[in-house]
Amino acid sequence: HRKLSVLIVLILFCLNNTQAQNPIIRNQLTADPSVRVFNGKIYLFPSHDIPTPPDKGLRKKWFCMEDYHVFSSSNLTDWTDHGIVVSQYNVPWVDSTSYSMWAPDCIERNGKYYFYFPANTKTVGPNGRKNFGIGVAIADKPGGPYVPQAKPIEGVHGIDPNVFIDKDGQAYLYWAMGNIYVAKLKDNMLELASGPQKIENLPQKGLKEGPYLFERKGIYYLTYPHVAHSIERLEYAMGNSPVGPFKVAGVVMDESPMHCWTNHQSMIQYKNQWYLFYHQDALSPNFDKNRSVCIDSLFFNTDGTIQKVTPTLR
Ligand code: FUB
Repeated sequence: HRKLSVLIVLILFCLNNTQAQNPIIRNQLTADPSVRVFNGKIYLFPSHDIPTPPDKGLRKKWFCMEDYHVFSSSNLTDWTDHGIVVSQYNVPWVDSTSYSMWAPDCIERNGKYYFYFPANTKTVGPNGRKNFGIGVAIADKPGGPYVPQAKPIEGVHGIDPNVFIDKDGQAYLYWAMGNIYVAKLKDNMLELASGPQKIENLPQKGLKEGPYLFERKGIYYLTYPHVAHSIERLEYAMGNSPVGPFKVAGVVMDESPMHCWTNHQSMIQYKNQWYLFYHQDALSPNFDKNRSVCIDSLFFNTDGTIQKVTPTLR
């Protein structure tokens, strides 16, 4: 009887102590994590990398994404896949042969969920190339279904949308096009309320993309991947307003030890702990455009600076 009870206690212990493991989603590729807490649950809005179909005339060895899934979790370990919420085949303005549905974001306002995503437009821009526009899809629940708007946001050309709503209710849209830009959003969350403004005082040299802005204890943190040397590392700047001025403050995560060229981040506080979401190419070490989302804990120093995170790769 004693042996049996010890065994039962051990089994119960194991069941209660499932460990989070990186990468966190293992049945498909995920990248560019944007994470939000909605109604006490964590929602993950990633890009969805797929291997390039051989017969579509697509650039080989490049990013290939045709849709978005949304995932949710209450414990950072077990993730529910809410399925495809937006795809290149159901957005009127998106070139459905472009496989260009790059890093998205989502935010809640007045009970509606606004999902922002970049993709190639059907029309050719003044530079003779198909431009990236940024569109919005709206849902009543964070897991969808999402209804895409007929047109992309006017006045925005770029990738990696990120939305922040300040304490006074003003919403801001950030995006990237070599540098990082910001504009105010109207209350409808669908139109710009001010002209795009380039964020100043960030490193002059090297690609900057993937903006993610958050506020903690009155400090506004603008985080972004930056090619300081040869591949991206996660950096941040601190400021006293959503539009700056910002001062470069340091590195959140060094270049990938797996040599994944990109990285992309979001930070949230959940149950009194801060977390960094990022991606590596752990499920595809031979092709770094097939990525997977990972999580690590994030810690702040007393002066508000961020402690550098070493990726936990398993
Ligand atoms: O996923 C495609 C692009 O790679 C993203 O838009 C960038 O942030 C980089 O992660």
